[in-house]
Amino acid sequence: MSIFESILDIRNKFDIDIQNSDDNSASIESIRNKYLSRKGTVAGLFSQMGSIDASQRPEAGKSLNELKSYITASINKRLESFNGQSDEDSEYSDLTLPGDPFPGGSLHPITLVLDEINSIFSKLGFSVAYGPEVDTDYYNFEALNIPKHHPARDMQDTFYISDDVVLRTHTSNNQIHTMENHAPPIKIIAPGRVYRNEDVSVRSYCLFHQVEGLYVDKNVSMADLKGVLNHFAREFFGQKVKTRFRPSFFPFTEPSAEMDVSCFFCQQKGCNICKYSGWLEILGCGMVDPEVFKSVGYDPEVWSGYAFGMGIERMAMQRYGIEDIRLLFEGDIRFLRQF
Ligand code: 2NL
Repeated sequence: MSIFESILDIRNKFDIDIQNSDDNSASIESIRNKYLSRKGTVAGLFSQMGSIDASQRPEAGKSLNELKSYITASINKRLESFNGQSDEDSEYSDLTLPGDPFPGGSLHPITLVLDEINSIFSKLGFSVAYGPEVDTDYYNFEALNIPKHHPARDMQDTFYISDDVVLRTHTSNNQIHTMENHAPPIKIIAPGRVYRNEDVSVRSYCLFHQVEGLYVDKNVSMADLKGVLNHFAREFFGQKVKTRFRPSFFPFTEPSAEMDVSCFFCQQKGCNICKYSGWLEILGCGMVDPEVFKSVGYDPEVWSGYAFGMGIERMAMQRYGIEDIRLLFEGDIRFLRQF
């Protein structure tokens, strides 16, 4: 048999061996040993090189090297094909080895801020109320004293499911449902997702999160409201924070105000976050409008209340220095891992 015939012969024998081998690394390793070890079949052929005709040597060397690569590659491929699966059952598996590491997750920055707000208000006796994200025009607008032709109802601002059904534009629908189903006193916060039909940009998104608060009892005053919100601001932003209330307007509160906190980036020295005003707008609030009480059947002569609402994205962006709101909705693991 010439060396070329021997190479072909060994290649055929190897093919049969590898095809018939068991699916475990022990039997594959024994084949590797048979063909590729120092005293194996391939090494035996290499040792014949000296005795063959010099003119055939380069060609024979090339074929032998090809055989060696072929066997090595076939063995590796075969090992990969079961990749240790049945290895676990074999005598070679080591049950004392540590398992594969389990990658830990992290909480979304919106969740972190929501949890913190919930915790601050829970300690003040507020319960958490959840409600539907899809609701009727009545619960989203009408009961909140937002009349038929109010600009907030514009198709441009609201996602309509049908003439009468909307994606809620604030979480106030929760409070209306709660007031319909419970007699006062009521002390709740309503966190959740809300929707606005507006162009997506660095600052605004069609979906965002809100926490609203509602307290209804006898003799509730604007001073109670300011006390609770000042406490909230100190807990959330730090004891040194300053607050101010500016008059504002909402259809569902009268009087209405907006609360600013002193800019914690520049300590009111002026920066581009607070647009050199020294103040950051945080929330809107006010005394519940008597019209809202009438829609849920509470007597406005007997009951009084305050309400407030804040956007969570803006607070999360300020807290964590996030410059593009869209990052909060993309689910990019490289972003989320940082929290
Ligand atoms: C804001 C302002 C606000 C309310 C929400 C409210 C709810 C009921 C009755 C009265 Cl049921 N008011 N909610 C009141 C004032 C302001 O939100 O800027 N939110 C992001």
